[in-house]
Amino acid sequence: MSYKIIADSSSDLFALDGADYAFVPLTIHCEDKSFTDGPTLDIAAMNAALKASKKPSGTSCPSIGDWIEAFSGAEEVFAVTITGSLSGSYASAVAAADQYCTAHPGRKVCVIDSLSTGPEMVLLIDKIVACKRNGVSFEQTEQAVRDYAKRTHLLFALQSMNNLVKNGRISRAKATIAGVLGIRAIGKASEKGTLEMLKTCRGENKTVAGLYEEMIAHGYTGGRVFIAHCLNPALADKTEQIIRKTFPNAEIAIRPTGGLCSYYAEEGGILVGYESN
Ligand code: X90
Repeated sequence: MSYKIIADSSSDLFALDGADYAFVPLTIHCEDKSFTDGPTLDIAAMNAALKASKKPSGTSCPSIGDWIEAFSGAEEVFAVTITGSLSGSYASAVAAADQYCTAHPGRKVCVIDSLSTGPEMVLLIDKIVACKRNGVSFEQTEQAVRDYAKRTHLLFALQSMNNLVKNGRISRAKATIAGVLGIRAIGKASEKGTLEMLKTCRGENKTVAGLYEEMIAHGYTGGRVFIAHCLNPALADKTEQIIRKTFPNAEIAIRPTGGLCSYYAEEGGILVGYESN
């Protein structure tokens, strides 16, 4: 059975060695410019355009057709989306799955709402790859990923939540504190797939300590950690270091955020996806 894994570009993952993987882009809009997310998008240039503009900016999710095109040819499809509570990507993928299976009887599509984004999506994608490598069936892979998702989590530390507030992804009241100079807001992807604020920290050291405390409080015991940062490799490194003090052999990988997560996490922000026990 040929299988394909497709994620929307909020995963920040644009290629995956040794797996049939593809992404469908979200788009960032600023005045008359559109930035299609992908590996060649220049994040610094996008941020500069956003900074220079006083007009509202925004994003849009992949269409049903985008998803169907990405599925094409595969007998088994695993689609992983950004949280359906904040984006239409999941709804598009579900509609696409429906149309694809109607048009091609016998083909199967499993759509996973990550209830999260970025690095937590990558954990789920890796789980699918591991199952398929071990010859696990379509149905059992789906079950394994849904079970695994119960013990994967996402934390974020943001310097600004302007784009999230302006685009209605969190209320201004909840987000107020971020944006004050030197203060970072730490939060998590809630069980419903929304942003839940946890605390604020002043300075980098307190931020990484704050992230680490939250990981431990949520049951982290040395499992995999994926970190994505928006133009802030130093903060990602510091986060890795603090985890390694207690868990020297933990598998930790760092990557830059793509367009969508860069737009919402904004410059300096980081996202931490991790496993609990
Ligand atoms: O459909 C669209 O246009 C995309 C909308 C996406 C809105 C939210 C993106 C959040 C990106 C910010 C911090 C982590 C949030 C955790 C989410 C549950 C990253």
